[in-house]
Amino acid sequence: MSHAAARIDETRLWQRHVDMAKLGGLAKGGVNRQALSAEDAAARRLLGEWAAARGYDVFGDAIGNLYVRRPGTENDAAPVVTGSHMDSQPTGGKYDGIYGVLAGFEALEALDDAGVRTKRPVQVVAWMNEEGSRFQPGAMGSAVWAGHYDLAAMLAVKDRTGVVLADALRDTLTAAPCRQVDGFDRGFHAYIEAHIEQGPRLEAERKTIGVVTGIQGSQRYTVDVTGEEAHAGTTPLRVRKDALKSAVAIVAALERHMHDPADVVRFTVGRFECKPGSPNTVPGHVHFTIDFRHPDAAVLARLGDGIAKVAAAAAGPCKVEVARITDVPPTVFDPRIVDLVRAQATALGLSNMDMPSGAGHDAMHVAPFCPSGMIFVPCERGVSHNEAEAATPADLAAGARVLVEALHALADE
Ligand code: HGY
Ligand code: MN
Ligand code: MN
Repeated sequence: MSHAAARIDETRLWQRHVDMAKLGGLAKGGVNRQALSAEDAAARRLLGEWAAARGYDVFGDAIGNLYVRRPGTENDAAPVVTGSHMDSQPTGGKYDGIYGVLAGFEALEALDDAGVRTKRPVQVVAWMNEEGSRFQPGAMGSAVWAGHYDLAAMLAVKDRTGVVLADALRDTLTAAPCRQVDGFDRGFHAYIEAHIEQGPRLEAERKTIGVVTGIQGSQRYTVDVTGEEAHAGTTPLRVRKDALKSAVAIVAALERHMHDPADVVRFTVGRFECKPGSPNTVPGHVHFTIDFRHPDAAVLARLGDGIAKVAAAAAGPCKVEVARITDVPPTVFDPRIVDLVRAQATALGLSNMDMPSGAGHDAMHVAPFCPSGMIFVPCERGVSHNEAEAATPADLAAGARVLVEALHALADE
């Protein structure tokens, strides 16, 4: 163990999670800290205070990504970067995303406490709106940074109450001001993101560290079914254009389309809104979302290309509009980074295993620009996107030790 890993402070890292979990804390122990909310602004302010106390440089970009930078002796060299996201699901857990930001920050502090001067700057990024539960699509901050989504188009996105993202971002930066930089600096030397696994494998196989080899591909859609509002008591079935009845038939047809006996396809309808929502009016409009994933790009394309046809065939008398919102290909991490993570975990005497990620992460947008990888730590029963999400102080610190060792090695290249 180098002196940096020895300076990872389990208690300090745990307490920072406790402090962050108060921001948007929920009764059942989870958090609701959605992107650009007052709770998100409070988290940005808190991270900024911790960073200022260490003399780190804090700055933000035009889509609200937040950066904390520890200088290197060659401060103009491309930085080694780590991080994740601070926004959460509406009924999210205390570790999803925030662990990657806090493990990265803990790594900076451990480098300080060990008196390590790295050649390259080491930078922590908190990507804006990874979850996409308030403003769609998700992984927005990293996708705009990567040039996948147009900045102006994302700034114009509205949440379900009609709030425009640009206004929410302005309010957030008013509440949590920091130096703003122009453009998006994609000149990273390398990127490693630490995250809870959000699945059951590490716990089941009694491993402490997941050496992540890649991320499965994903596609997201919105579906709008339009029928005709009518009186529930007087309108005969034969003349109805019942949007709910059609939407239910469409979802059932999509379930058949996505059926996979090998249980590899991940198909989810997470949002389903029926209007006008009055008990005695035949629904005239249903809006629902589709999220589906697969590690094989060809399967993803085949199933995704079939969605509109399946929906149209099941729509009955209603109109259906299918829109593809995101299409993220499978990510394969750089073997050099994967090997480095595995070697550092092994050198630290931590049990580890190679594994793919079922969940999406900002690393999928960074990987095309620089050698990238991820480090997983276990979460209890693999539960995530749920207030019951749980992890242990020891596992969180173990992941941070692997992270600081890998960052230190890369920052001296
Ligand atoms: O949806 C995802 O995979 C990520 O956890 N937001
Ligand atoms: Mn996450
Ligand atoms: Mn998540």
